[in-house]
Amino acid sequence: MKFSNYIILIPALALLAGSTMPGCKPGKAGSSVDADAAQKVYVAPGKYDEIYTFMSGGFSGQVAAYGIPSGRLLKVIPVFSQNPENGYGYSEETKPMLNTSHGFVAWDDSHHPELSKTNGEDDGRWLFINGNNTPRIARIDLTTFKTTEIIELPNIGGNHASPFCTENTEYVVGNTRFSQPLDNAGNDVPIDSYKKNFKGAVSFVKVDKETGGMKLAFQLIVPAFNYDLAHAGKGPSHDWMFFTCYNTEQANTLLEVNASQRDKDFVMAINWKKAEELILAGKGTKIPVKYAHNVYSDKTHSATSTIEKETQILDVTKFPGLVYYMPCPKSPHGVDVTPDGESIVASGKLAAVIPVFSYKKMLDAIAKKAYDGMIDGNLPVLKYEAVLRGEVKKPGLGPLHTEFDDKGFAYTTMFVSSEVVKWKVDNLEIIDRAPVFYSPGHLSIPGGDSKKPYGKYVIVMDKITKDRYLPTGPELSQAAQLFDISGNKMKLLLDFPTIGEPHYAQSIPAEKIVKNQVKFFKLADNKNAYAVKSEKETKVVRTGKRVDVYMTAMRSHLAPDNIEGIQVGDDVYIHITNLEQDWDVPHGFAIKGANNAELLIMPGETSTLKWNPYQQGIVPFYCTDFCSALHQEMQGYFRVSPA
Ligand code: CUK
Ligand code: CUA
Repeated sequence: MKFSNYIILIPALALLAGSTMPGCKPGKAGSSVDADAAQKVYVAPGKYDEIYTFMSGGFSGQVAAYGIPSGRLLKVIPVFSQNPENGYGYSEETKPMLNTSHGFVAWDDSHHPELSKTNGEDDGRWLFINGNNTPRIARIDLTTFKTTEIIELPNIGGNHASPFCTENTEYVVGNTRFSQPLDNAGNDVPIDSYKKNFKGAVSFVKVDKETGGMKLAFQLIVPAFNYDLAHAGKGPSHDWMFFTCYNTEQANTLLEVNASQRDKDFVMAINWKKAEELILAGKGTKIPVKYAHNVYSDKTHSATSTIEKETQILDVTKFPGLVYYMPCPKSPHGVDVTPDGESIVASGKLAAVIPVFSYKKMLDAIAKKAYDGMIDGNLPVLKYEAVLRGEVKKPGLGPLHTEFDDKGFAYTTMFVSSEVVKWKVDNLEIIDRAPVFYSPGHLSIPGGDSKKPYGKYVIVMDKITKDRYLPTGPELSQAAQLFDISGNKMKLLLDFPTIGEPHYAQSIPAEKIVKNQVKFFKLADNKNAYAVKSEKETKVVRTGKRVDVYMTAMRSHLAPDNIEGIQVGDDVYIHITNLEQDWDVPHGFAIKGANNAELLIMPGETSTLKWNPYQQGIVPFYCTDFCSALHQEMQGYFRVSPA
């Protein structure tokens, strides 16, 4: 059972299907684990993990925080999907977070978490994550582990190349996986007019230095390719952002055949600094669009949603010097920049080598006009040999993603041959390879895409697990695998299952996050319109068919707890303020038969559940979070009378 054999070339079609993996038998894999592996992942009861790993939940639409090296799941942070566990997207306060130009969208597909950076280093302030389906970027505040902002991106379909950030988090980017006509062009064009009418749009979302607030600054209109992933330059290459593009054949049908024709696709290099200057000089064109911008406030404990109506675009064909293309073997997927910012590593998933481009050579090639043709008339394709620093030879099959450690090594996942390959950044020599189980996508090293990797571990995210866990019916858990990379050889330490499909993860030493934790919200600062600050202020107010219940929760009762005068067909809003002022004392709230979720209200917070009683009767409610020895006593009744 050797997946690392890559002598036989698997046809392109097969490479794309995870199911081509050879049949796997359990047993052998486990035996490759070192005797001291258990010691290295054992975090004693009461002790903290060393690292936080934030993993995307893929088709769950969420983000999960794990402790490393234990692999313990610490929290599921709801982002793009409703989450009944804590009422996210169900409470009146959080519903606006899921608003889009298409209305309320309760689900998405999240792929790439990205930690905010200062001077190219992870600063532990915010975590950005893309919504792939209804194109969005979200920002999670790492002091509260709450999603506090979501911005939709117009003009694109499939926000996959996102939300990678520049060296000082000046911008986070988004780019389309499915080129489409611009929103304002009207979408009633034949699909087979793809080459003529479809476009890509690269979004640059400005991030406020102090607040993290996002704003769609501008979009660059680029050729209709499929844009897959991105990474920003750093250090010398600070001004540039690199994107992989596949389907440069511009096929719009049977992509698995038609988009794999060419020997080379591209890495697109964008001089974002120059684009920013052009925008500041007023060269942008304003066009009408529609996109939602949702902001959550920790003061009002509620979100507002605004529909924006305009964006600024630059057509890159009209501004020479903004965009260059570097040829890259066969359908590149990941693109990663070395910690020194000098080399750009692209992974052609159907390629037999890993090309490593030199930033310096790219500048020289631009200066000398070492072109190999033009795209769309005047976008230069640079000569492969002119920009190439070298190739990592025979890395394995299906290279996808690369991260870096603190000792000058790179680690690349091989999707088809199911392994991680360690190579030296300076001479491109492979020095180790380790099998993984199976078909890895991304991998994450603490600080591994930053200027200063922390190293020590690599976490590999596998798409297929087959024989690794107790079976759970047809659907098996996806998984992460933890390797010790402190020595010369990678050592497998641990497997752990994950939620949804973990695409990418970002990992950071815990101390950068622990020190800023908010333990509870100050009641005195609560500016929610329906907050009450003491039990004395609780009340029930009827306005026509609307009933507002101002309720408090405090160990160990809800007040008021017997509520009469509710009528069938009323719109009842139950606003609950948690009066506790201590860490880890949320209260929950649920109503029998209510067609939504519970609320989970943090100390000092106010949260609102809307309820439409549809039949006469006595309806109990209770606190859902075991909060004290008298938790079971936290209950009450509504009496619903005929209208
Ligand atoms: S993708 Cu999933 S393995 Cu969305 Cu970053 Cu490469
Ligand atoms: Cu409050 Cu249980």
